Amino acid sequence: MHLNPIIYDGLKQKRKQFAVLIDPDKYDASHISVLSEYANNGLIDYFFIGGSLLTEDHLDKWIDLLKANTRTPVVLFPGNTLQICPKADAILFLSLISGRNAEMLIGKHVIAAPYLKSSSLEIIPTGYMLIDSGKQTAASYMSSSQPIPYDKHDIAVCTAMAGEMLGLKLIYMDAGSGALNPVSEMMIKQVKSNISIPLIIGGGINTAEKAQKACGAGADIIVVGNAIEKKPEVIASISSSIKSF
Ligand code: 1GP
Repeated sequence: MHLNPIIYDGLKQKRKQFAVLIDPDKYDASHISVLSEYANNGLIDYFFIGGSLLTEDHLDKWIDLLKANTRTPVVLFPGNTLQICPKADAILFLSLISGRNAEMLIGKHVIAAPYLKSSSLEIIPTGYMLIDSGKQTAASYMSSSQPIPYDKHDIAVCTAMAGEMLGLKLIYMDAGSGALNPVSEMMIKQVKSNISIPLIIGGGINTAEKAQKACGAGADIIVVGNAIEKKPEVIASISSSIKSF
């Protein structure tokens, strides 16, 4: 377990940052190489890697390839304990604070703890909040938890505040991969003004305009997965809209 918070110090920076989410099942080696080039050109700040359900055994391979091709940090975004890979730089140690499934709040963490302790991964305690986006998402189904309703800003604010009070170091509000509607600007604004830890926003952000709106509302780190799987070229415009802040 890595004791120096190198990745977390980076995530805490004042400037807005861009994380590309890699679902290992959806990529092949050539696509990973394309992403590495964008990263080496300074357009990507982090790779998040993981998924709600992985059916192929690519996680290790893609981490090896990313580490061989680029120095951009690789951060695990695990859907379950099978997705702990010690070759990454860090792990978002996600507690699903929007739900009431004890396994996702603390149970899986107990199982993972000894493996993480003996790894060199940097552990980043993260309050993970699913926000309703108009359709059920894989994350909500697989975690047996209900998302926070789209327009219940007060619930989101109180949940994020409680997460910070419990000592979590990041809040990640996620509308879910391929969400019809990203998290609303109003919800981002209200949560951001009530916490002092960095706020990550993801789910359904597929254009530079949507990334810009989320940044304008207070997101510190924007995560994009789906749109980039379909069209890696969007990295350029989304990255410049985030970095223009
Ligand atoms: C999902 O926040 C991520 O967990 C990214 O969502 O795939 O819709 O970009 P998208």
